[in-house]
Amino acid sequence: MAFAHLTACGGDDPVGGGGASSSSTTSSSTGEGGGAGGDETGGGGAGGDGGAGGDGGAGGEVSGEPAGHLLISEVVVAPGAAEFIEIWNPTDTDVDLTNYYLSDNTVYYRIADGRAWEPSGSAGTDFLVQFPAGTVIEAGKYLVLATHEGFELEYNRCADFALDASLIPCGGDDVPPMLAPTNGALGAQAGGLLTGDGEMVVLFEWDGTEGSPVKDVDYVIWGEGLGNSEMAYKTGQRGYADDTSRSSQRSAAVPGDRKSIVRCSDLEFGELLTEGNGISGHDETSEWLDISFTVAARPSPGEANDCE
Ligand SMILES: [Ca+2]
Ligand SMILES: [Ca+2]
Ligand SMILES: [Ca+2]
Repeated sequence: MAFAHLTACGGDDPVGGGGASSSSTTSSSTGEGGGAGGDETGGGGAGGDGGAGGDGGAGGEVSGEPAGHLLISEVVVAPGAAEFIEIWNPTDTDVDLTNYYLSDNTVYYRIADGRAWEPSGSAGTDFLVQFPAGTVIEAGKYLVLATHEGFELEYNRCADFALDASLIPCGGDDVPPMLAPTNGALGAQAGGLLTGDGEMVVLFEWDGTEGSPVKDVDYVIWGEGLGNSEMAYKTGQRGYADDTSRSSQRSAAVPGDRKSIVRCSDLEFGELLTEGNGISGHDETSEWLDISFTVAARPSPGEANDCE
């Protein structure tokens, strides 16, 4: 089979062929391993990304590519005092967050159209915030964003930023709040921002120019039966490629009280790598978050995740 494939690609540049024919994906469900040789023929162009996953014959594993960009690496959603979002820089380069934003509502992209912040759902429970200019996340390091003053007692440390408008004292000072940009807002319900049974969080970049599309950096949903306001979906919006349909998006589990959902590597399992709305062309809404995330019994804000 491998020989046949090689022959088929023959003199052509296999990379070029693959890219042109379809959006490539790192996901290949392993089950297809040996038996179904026939589908290789029909797939034709699909073989173009051959080997890209580096998963070669690693039977039984779903493959993923290293992100190459910042990741939402850990989330605690209950109880309210314990809520936090952790962002990780898995690359070997420091990243300036001046044009980076974080939101938990489907309308986040409207900031680029100059439209007022009008999230659906309960007032104050959603946010669209920007990192203070000059914030840097160093290579290999983490940033933690909390929503409630109880964070210090829960974790015996301070968060880096506050997501809620209420003050979060910690260590004798106040945790600096994120910025509320024009057409965005801080949360207004401390400890009630990350819905326990399911919601979304998106980290995105925007250059601040009205009409210039936002670029998704990473996106996480957890829980089942999510409402439209709880999932990103920009398909049909001017300036955007199609996102993965809401019904096809794959969410992480609900972690439960004082547990977290965590990434155990920088691999974005199943994520489409081209023709998406991502900062590097990925379709961030396509990631198999049920594979990329697992539940950790011991949250680790600001530190490597507990992936025992
Ligand atoms: Ca929310
Ligand atoms: Ca992703
Ligand atoms: Ca962590």
